Amino acid sequence: MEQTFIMIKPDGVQRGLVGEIISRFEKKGFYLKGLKMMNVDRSFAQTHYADLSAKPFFPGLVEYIISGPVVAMVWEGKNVVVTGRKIIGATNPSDASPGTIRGDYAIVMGRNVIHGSDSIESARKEIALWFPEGIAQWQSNLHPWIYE
Ligand code: RTP
Repeated sequence: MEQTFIMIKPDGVQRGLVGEIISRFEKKGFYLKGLKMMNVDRSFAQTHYADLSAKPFFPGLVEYIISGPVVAMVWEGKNVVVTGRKIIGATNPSDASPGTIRGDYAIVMGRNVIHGSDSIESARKEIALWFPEGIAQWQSNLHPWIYE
């Protein structure tokens, strides 16, 4: 089944939003397959955001991501990449609808609380980068109550 990489950024951790964010994905019916809190160093942050290295905001983005611990997660479920991005909301919190994580908990782009993979291919790469040790293999007993 499809998987995505979700990261609660340092502001989300410092503001005590970890439980709320996990709860939103869990209540939707997605399965939590990987979870760890970690500090990332500069080169790791630069690797994660390598596609944005030419952007003027890249140095500030790297400083933001290394400014405190993050929570790295793998979530699984049908269409979890696209649906996960909908749960997260638009990159700029000013454009994010109420009811989305960024719409409810963020104001500016440079403190937008959470990251989610933008495609199945990015998810595959990001899960390999963040969870080189692999993730737990298990099947939820709730499966028949979530999927027909
Ligand atoms: P993310 O990767 O964090 O899920 O965000 P995204 O796909 O919605 O947006 P992306 O374009 O990949 O940008 C990554 C992160 O960089 C910061 N950003 N700042 N100041 C700016 O113009 C600007 N643009 C992007 C945001 O933290 C964004 O989430």
